Amino acid sequence: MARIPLVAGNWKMNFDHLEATYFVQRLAWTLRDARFDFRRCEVALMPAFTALRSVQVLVEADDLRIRYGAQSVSVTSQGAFTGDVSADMLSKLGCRYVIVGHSERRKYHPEDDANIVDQVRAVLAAGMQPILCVGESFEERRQGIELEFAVGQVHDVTRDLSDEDVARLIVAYEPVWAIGTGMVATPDSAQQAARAIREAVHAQFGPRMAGAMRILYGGSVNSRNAQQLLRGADVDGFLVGGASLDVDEFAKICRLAE
Ligand code: G2H
Repeated sequence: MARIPLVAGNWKMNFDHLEATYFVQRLAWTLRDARFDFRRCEVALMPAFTALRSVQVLVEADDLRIRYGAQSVSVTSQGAFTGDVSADMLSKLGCRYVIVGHSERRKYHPEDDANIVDQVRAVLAAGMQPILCVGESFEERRQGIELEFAVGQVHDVTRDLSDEDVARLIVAYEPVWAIGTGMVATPDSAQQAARAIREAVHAQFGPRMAGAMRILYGGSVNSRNAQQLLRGADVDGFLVGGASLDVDEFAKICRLAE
């Protein structure tokens, strides 16, 4: 089954709203000059909350085909939750995607498995698509249990989801030891993990769901390693951190996935 690749830039806590606007304009120009075909590869950016409205205004005013989303979401819909942002608020800003369960959120915030499941549900209920991040630490890899670990993290989320929900879920396999370290997974190991996740989805939801699910790789992706990583038949694009902060570099990665 043909899956359209997705290249999503996770800006983390970088770029204020002015820098974000400037970046989006330059990326749009760069891709237009390269005659980039958005039907062959989806491109998305995940700015900080404070930049989302500016990105929305620009994307709508210039009718850009670049998509955008948020880096996390509250599990509650409204009320006395100081500092939280709800899924409805993000959906009203035109967000298509929300990253859920990034290892930096799991590490620096109290986001445990139950909270991550609730975030996924909140994103789906608001009509957006979760990009669920999973992946082993160095210790799990050392023990040789990396595939079981990543598959288990996906299963924790999918076990109570309907077919309809799973059809909108995107998984990003991001081994923790590769995040921001410059140590990228080998193409074989990224493919093996993506394959294991797809097989588990196949076992639970059948061939149609498994064939349609997009599974991204994340962790020190750049324009020099992207092409090799994409050779994996089950790798459908990237969640890009550091390399998404440079327009030319990010555009190159998009073009390799096109
Ligand atoms: C992993 C990735 C983006 P980087 O966090 O999600 O970041 O590409 O900097 O390793």
